[in-house]
Amino acid sequence: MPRPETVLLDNIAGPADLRKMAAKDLPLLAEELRCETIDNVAQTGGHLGAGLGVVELTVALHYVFDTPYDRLIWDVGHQSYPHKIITGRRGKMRSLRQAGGLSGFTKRSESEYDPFGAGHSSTSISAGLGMAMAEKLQAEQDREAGRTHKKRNIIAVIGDGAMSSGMAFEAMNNAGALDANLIVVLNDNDMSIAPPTGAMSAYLARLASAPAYLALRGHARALSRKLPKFFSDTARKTEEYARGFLTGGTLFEELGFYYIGPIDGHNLSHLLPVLKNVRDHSAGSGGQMPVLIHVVTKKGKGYPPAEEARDKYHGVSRFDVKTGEQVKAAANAPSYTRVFADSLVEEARRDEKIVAITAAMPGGTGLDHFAEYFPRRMFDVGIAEGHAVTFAAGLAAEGFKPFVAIYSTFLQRGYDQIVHDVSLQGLPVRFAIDRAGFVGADGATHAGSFDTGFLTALPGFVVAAPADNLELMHIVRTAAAYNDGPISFRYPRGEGEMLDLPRRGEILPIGKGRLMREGSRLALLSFGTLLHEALAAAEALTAEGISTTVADARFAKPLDEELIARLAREHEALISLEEGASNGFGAQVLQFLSRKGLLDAAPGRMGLKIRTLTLPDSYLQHGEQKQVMAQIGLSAAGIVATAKAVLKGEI
Ligand SMILES: Cc1ncc(C[n+]2csc(CCOP(=O)(O)OP(=O)(O)O)c2C)c(N)n1
Repeated sequence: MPRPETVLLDNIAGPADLRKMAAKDLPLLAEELRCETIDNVAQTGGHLGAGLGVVELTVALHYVFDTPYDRLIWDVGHQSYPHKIITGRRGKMRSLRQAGGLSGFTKRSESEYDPFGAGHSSTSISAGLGMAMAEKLQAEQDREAGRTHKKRNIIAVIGDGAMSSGMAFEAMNNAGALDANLIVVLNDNDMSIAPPTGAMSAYLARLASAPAYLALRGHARALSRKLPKFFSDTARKTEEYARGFLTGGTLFEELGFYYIGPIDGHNLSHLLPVLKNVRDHSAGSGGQMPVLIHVVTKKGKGYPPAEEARDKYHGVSRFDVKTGEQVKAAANAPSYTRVFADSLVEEARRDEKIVAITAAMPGGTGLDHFAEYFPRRMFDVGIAEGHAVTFAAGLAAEGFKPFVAIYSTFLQRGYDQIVHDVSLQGLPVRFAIDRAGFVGADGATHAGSFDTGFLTALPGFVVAAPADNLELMHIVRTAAAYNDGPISFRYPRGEGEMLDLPRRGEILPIGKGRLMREGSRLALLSFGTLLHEALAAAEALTAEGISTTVADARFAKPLDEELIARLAREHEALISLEEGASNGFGAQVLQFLSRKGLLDAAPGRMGLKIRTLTLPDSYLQHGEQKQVMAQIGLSAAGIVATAKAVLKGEI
């Protein structure tokens, strides 16, 4: 497929070139940028629909504002590909999300045009407010010291999905009270990853369909009289925008924002004058107040396969530009996600108390499948992980059996709720932790590294990790049956081991591991899906004369103390394995062994050689899952190498 013609884009090395263009040429440039984005993502895979929806907005923002001096913050950052293309990264777009290549999100270390890194949602207004306050203080300090000060604009672009999160509200509430010079662009495409849920999306839909939006021109003069002084002059000239107070006042105004909109986010002749007005009239002209520009866009805009798809091509694998058909590797075995969802459906058929909760990820967590069977027992609470956890605690307090399915990385958002609302009260909330461990192309912001560490810290928590699909079925059933307190189980992204799966799992004894093979010199103790690497390593080691035991711990809390004590007593060396940070399972094992004196040398016995294999104490960048795991030694070959070095006394 030939690359698209990009006559104008070819002359844009950065936003400075863009600003030299005539405004009349911008629609064509936007079209080229759209084609370029499609062409790139077709080769690399990644986030597409969100980027396509903000092509005109991206052009308009860089045209009007003086980036990077003005700070442009993209919430989540998944829509930033067009921004990357016109901020000097066009030549590297084919390396997107690959080892050593560009990140799929915004990243401070990648470009001066990314003033704030992201990946998790709803942080942009808080970060922007911090920057706006830094600007305000700096301006005051410069004035007092007699230094010249160049006004800096701060712009946060946030989607309607991300806007529904608590953090966004906390930040807006604070911004109103601080009279901050902050510009929030609400990119309202009436979509999250899945269709948005909740009152916020209904509210925005009402605003967008209100008479003010539909009859802008007729009202423009009348409304310009009602604008605060610093807006009124230019507003009179700009008939293309209307204010939401014609709809009866907006939530944003109540929060202290000056609300503008809704405006058509694909129409540059609407976007440019509004952005210019806001730029020229915000800070410095007396009144400082945060401004919210409500922009209506279409996710997937301009690429028919994306516009027509149910998910608007939110995230795609590589695809054929002509047909939109995605290249999907043939699956050998069902994904962990799917096995979890099927198992939960199976349990829910037998127990009407089982309910399921997702925070805006019904497809990603497999709960869309659960909802096909039990639509009233599945709750999509929006991008609101903290709320999801406490909401589940409420259900559990009333005798229901909530399964909260959240990716490991996003569960971090709900930690205080896990501690204070669930653990402290001993409520039986079940945590299904998807995307545990290294996740590949999404990189450091999405790595599921910390859950074992932060959950094992909590008294009374049961913390499990199945080693394969079948074990996942067992733990889902076990969690359904376990009602004595909170329980979690983690499983990685991707396919499980190919196994003949029964219809239903079995109930496992809590805190009991299993011995997979018995040797005499070395013991490998695995927590989670590294078990299969451990078994392959044991095979290789035994073939070389190092008799190796392998055990599957199944639980990091409570530990199978009997099993672990035996492994410690009966082997020269013990190596624990997990795909998580160093304060997780291995740390629990070390604590236990030290507490029992099992690390000590005693008459007739050398001290135990023990090592914990974990993720490194650094943020791993994006890369191919298997390759990265091999590089950090969490592979059969890596385990063999570590084992030999330990036994030789080299490490
Ligand atoms: C804390 C957190 N939870 C979940 C996600 C996963 N996620 C990424 S994008 C997205 C939807 C965002 O919707 P919206 O803000 O409307 O942006 P759009 O993709 O529609 O442009 C979600 C749920 C995330 N990035 N961060």
